[in-house]
Amino acid sequence: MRYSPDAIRTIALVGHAGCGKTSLVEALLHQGGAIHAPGSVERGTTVCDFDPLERKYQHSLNSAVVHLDYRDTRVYLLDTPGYPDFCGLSISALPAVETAAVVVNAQTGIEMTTLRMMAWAQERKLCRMLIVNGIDGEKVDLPALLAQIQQTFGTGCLPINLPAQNGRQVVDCFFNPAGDADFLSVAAAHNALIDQVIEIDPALMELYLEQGEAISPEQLHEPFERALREGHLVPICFTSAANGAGVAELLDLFVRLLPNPLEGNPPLFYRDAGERRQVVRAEPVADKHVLAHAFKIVMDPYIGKMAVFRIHQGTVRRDSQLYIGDGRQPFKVAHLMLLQGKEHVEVTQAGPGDICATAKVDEIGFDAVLHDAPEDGDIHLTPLDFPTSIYGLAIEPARRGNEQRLWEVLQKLSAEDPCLRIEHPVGTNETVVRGLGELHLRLMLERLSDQYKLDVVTRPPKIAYRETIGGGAEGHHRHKKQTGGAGQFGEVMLRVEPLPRGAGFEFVDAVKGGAIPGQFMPAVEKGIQQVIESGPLAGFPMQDVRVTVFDGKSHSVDSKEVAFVAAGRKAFVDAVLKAQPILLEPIVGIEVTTPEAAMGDIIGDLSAKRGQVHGTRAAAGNAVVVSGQVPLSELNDYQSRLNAIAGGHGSYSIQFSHYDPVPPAQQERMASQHKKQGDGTAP
Ligand SMILES: Nc1nc2c(ncn2[C@@H]2O[C@H](COP(=O)(O)OP(=O)(O)OP(=O)(O)O)[C@@H](O)[C@H]2O)c(=O)[nH]1
Ligand SMILES: [Mg+2]
Repeated sequence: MRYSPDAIRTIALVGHAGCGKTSLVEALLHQGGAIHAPGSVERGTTVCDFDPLERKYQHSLNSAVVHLDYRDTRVYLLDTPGYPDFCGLSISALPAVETAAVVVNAQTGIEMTTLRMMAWAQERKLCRMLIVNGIDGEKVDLPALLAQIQQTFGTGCLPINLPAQNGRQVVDCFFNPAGDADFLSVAAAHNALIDQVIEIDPALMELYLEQGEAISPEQLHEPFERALREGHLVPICFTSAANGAGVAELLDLFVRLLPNPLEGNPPLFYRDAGERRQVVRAEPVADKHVLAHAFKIVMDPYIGKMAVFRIHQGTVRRDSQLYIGDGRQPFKVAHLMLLQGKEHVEVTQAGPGDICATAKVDEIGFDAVLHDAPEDGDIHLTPLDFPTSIYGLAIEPARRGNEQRLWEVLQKLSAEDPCLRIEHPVGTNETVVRGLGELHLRLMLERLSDQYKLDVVTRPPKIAYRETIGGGAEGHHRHKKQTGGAGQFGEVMLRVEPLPRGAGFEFVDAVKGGAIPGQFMPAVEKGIQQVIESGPLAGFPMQDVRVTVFDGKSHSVDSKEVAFVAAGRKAFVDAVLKAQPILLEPIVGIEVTTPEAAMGDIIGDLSAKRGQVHGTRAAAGNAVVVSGQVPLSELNDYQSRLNAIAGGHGSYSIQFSHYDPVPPAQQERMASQHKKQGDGTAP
């Protein structure tokens, strides 16, 4: 059956690990009649956690797409992982949906992923709702949690239903507010909700004042949707995936109140970049050009590379010809599939709002825009902002000869996870895999050995230091060689200035009167670029420097490209060494979760490692979260240190923050070591 866009809902379930997203999806699938009985995370029988590693760890490690049909409406649900290490797969689900349903564990309350997902969904202008799950729990304090939610996310967060019968049921506070709740008055919750909704529409407000209580929920559909869209209202509902409380009501709410693909704030597409950038609004209309976005890549061992995409405009049919981004060669949609966890069924067509997959198209990468008109080639979505993958491991095969295979497998793994990056840092012979945390990389290694049968050896990678300058200076070099007949001649004068941190590298050509002929400027820049890639101080890439080439000399016969490459490189090194060169190191934000008893030692240890502690907060189960900043170079083997201090009960996560200068003594040591190794590019 094909659904028109107004009969489709797309919802991503996001939230902290263990809050019950996968269990809730299972309960919703059962409620919607898509499965006969709900499976369980513990038994490894859920639709969404189908990967062997997910079953082993009882946590989602990947996003999963399912669908159900309920009351003539197609509901697509995206289950996402809650561990911060796998948030690349949660963030990437956001452009595929109208609504982010942020699930909160009734027992543990607001956690790190709750905060992050609320912020990320708001940034992408998604409609948001909160689901407090686990209301069957013995020791839950729901009134306190509700207060905590409103304090953290604002008073626009209002219950749309409330737990009743000791968490065995919920009572509706919107459509039919009758009955008693476990806490709060249903009538008061109803009024608060209505007040919040009509606040958005002055005309309705007037009507309400005239009509009073008699205003019907149907009259409120449009303002309700607008209040969601403008972030004015974040409805809260209560569920238990364990005893089924609130699940039917949740599904009802999805269908009756959440935006369809014609509503909400659709993601903006752009044509061109920079100053010429124009907004392209996808219209969820079936007979327009196709615009679809691949938000997920799966490397299926049986059917190969599969791209999961959301259609934002037009109709994709089996055998349609589609283009990938600005690629000129169309591909044929040989398989068009509807997903249910790992299962897929072939469909003949899909329209705006649908989420489907196609297989066997190697060229489709994560974030690709699929379309059917070559002139749409330069259309793209606002790029997603992922946390920087700062945690690295240098990796090589245990057996020689497996290098190529390891490289291919790593490419596959990083194609699936936008936060798993493979690098070959300049100046090192290493392959480095970078991820968001220790767990992220540990599971990558497990996948290599279990799924791909590859044994590898790992070690900490070299730290990604950077070089920059602290002041301005001028540099000069005349490259002159006379060997037999033909000579080489090129002379360059330039100026360097520091740029603000994070600004990168700027090249300015300010040569007047052809002192350096135009055709040699690319050679000068190439020479400078060589130094940018491997700086003169310790061989690390340079950043935050502006180079202005303002004069030089050439020779009508002897001036050649090689001469200007050499002159550019050496003039730049000359300037940098006079401009207070600085070695920078990555500083990361760190959050250490530890039993309260070990807090003092954790703080002491961080301070001894040149770290700064910014604060502490209480977490579930007598734990404390210590947050601060510390140089990444001090965190080698941190997990084992933490295990020793916190008796095996500590965990931590890090996130790239910024670059800071290394202490002078260390800079001196590293610079002299670099000189000794003979890598110095000094003239
Ligand atoms: N008592 C109770 N337990 C629940 C409920 N929902 C989930 N659980 C249990 O909580 C644990 C975690 O549930 P999951 O569904 O895997 O949680 P998740 O949010 O998918 O976790 P991640 O995949 O790690 O992000 C499992 O053992 C569930 O059986 C609930 O409503 N009540
Ligand atoms: Mg899960």
